[in-house]
Amino acid sequence: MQNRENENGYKSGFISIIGRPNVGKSTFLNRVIGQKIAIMSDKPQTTRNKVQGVLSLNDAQMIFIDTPGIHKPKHKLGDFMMKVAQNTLKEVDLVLFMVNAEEGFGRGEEFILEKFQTVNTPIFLVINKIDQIHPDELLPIIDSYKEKYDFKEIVPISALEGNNVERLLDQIKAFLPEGPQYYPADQVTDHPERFIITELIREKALHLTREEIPHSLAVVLDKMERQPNKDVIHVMATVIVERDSQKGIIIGKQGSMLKEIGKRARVDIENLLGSKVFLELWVKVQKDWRNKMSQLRDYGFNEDEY
Ligand SMILES: Nc1nc2c(ncn2[C@@H]2O[C@H](COP(=O)(O)OP(=O)(O)OP(=O)(O)O)[C@@H](O)[C@H]2O)c(=O)[nH]1
Ligand SMILES: [Mg+2]
Repeated sequence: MQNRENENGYKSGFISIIGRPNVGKSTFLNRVIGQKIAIMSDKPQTTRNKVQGVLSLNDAQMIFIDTPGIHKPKHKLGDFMMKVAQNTLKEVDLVLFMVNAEEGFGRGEEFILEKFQTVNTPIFLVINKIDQIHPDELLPIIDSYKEKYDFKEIVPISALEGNNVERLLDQIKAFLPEGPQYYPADQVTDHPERFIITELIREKALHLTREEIPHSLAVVLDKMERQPNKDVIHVMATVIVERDSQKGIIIGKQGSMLKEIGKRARVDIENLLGSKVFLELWVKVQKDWRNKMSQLRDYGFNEDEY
């Protein structure tokens, strides 16, 4: 006997978003979910953990898994990030392979396609950032990818502006198997607020700094507490960097940089928590933390969870 969901034709499944750094995976996830659950920046390797976003419709539930951009790892954190991205390949019902319409097929894409050869999971090619190209340029891009791999669908979109995103969702739904509702309809992510808060702080620091600083950053939440008799949540967090010189940059002249990071992060955290927030930030140097397993664990990169 079929269960009730199947009789109703309810569809569900897990969909992982895979691609090189900076192609717009997290931007796509946030647009689909309609809420910022994954941080975004113009720096490559922004996403470090997998971030799950749940889209619940009347007749379907799609669980999207945003993954770290696939690149050649240079340190233990990079190894971890690659493992996260690759492990999701086997576990899902569908893979969205996202590429940047502005860039041609390159070694990065080839490297990822090779990984696809080892799994049987169906793959959609999603060509993102079409707002950046002339429509005439699109067909040659599609053709060049067609010959590389037997994609189930090829869908051009703009995650930033929303073009064609609804159509892609329809195609995903059509493709998903009948299945149960995995998450309550009002749950949008599997990540706790604490994680999203540290990510929002890291995002602001990413936006305001340049070059080697972004990769050296981690953020740890020290305290989150509603203040007695006040409608304010006190959040205390520490920004970790790898060198004293980076600490100086993050703090800025008379604390101006840290203040700006805090000001911007507070706005997003208030949106997330739906409450006024008092945000207190500290900065700490931890030499070479990206290569130390024990420190990676302290900062939330726990291999057992992936
Ligand atoms: N013009 C344009 N820019 C986009 C689009 N989608 C994303 N971007 C920009 O591309 C940059 C990277 O976006 P992210 O969503 O952080 O990219 P990502 O693939 O998650 O990157 P990693 O987490 O580093 O792997 C940001 O500056 C986005 O604003 C798009 O459709 N059009
Ligand atoms: Mg990302």
